[in-house]
Amino acid sequence: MIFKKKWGEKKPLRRLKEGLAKTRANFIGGIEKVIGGRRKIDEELLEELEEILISADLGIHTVYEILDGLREGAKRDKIRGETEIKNYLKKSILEILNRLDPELNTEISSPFVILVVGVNGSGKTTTIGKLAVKFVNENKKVIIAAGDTFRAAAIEQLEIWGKRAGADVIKSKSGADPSAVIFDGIQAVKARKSDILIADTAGRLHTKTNLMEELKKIKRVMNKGLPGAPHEVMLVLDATTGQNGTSQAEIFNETLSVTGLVLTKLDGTAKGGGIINIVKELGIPVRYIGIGEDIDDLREFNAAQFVDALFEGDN
Ligand SMILES: Nc1nc2c(ncn2[C@@H]2O[C@H](COP(=O)(O)OP(=O)(O)OP(=O)(O)O)[C@@H](O)[C@H]2O)c(=O)[nH]1
Ligand SMILES: [Mg+2]
Repeated sequence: MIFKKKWGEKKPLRRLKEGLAKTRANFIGGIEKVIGGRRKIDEELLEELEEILISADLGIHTVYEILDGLREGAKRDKIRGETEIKNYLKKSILEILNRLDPELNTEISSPFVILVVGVNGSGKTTTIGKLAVKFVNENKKVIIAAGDTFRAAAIEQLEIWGKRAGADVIKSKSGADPSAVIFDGIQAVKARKSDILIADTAGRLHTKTNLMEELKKIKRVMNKGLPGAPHEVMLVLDATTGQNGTSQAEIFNETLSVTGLVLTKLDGTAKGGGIINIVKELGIPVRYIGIGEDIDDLREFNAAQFVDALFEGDN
């Protein structure tokens, strides 16, 4: 069956590089243009690099941290010329991304409960579908709670993914209280002795206080149904939104204590650099990245692979 192929199996690095082509063109293209055969690292070069890195959404603190290191290295005459500068940038970005462990360990609890949140259209439901497929392929019993009762089509969309994955979907009617649906999901996952519950929620603007309060309530209700739940609060961010991703992450984190990130649509943007800033500033690991709409286009985040794909496209 087509959906049963091993998740993320096919030439992962090549597909990742294809997916990151736009980000890479913007990022490395810009850096190469600035360095352009110059050997000396002077203030002018640093300023131009600063502009490129900021336009790639790295965020001011992150850019300063990276460029301070570059300035130091140049002073000690350790870094010179294009290749060394690029290698240094690659190394320091990798070092930032490696500060956090990306692995989502679902073995720490049985059942393991994931609450998925994010702004409208960020890719929550698609990510849930892809994740359900992944977990089912690992022989886990998965239930999905259709907690987006706001948009009528959302329940249908989840049911399609549920069928593909071989995961049950717990739903109510459109307009129902999302906490109640998700509570039913918790009861189902306990009663059926399933391994994982993934709860979808309606997209919401992080600036809408009442909608953010609703998420708090959902979280409380989950914990009532199963103490310790949710074990993962997963924030799905659309990479194409650039800098706004940082403020979304900040507010969702303040409200719910986000434990992991998914960065979607990295295939469609030149703004993949935002990931580096969020990891550094908020200390929340990126668990998965989305590089397309297909079933195997959700990848476990691997910092070394990500940085390789960002810096080297042609091999
Ligand atoms: N290119 C690309 N498209 C994606 C990716 N992830 C999701 N999408 C698309 O983005 C659109 C929105 O995805 P959904 O999963 O419905 O987003 P959502 O967050 O559930 O949306 P709401 O429930 O309305 O808030 C769909 O057309 C998806 O196919 C990705 O990694 N790459
Ligand atoms: Mg949705």
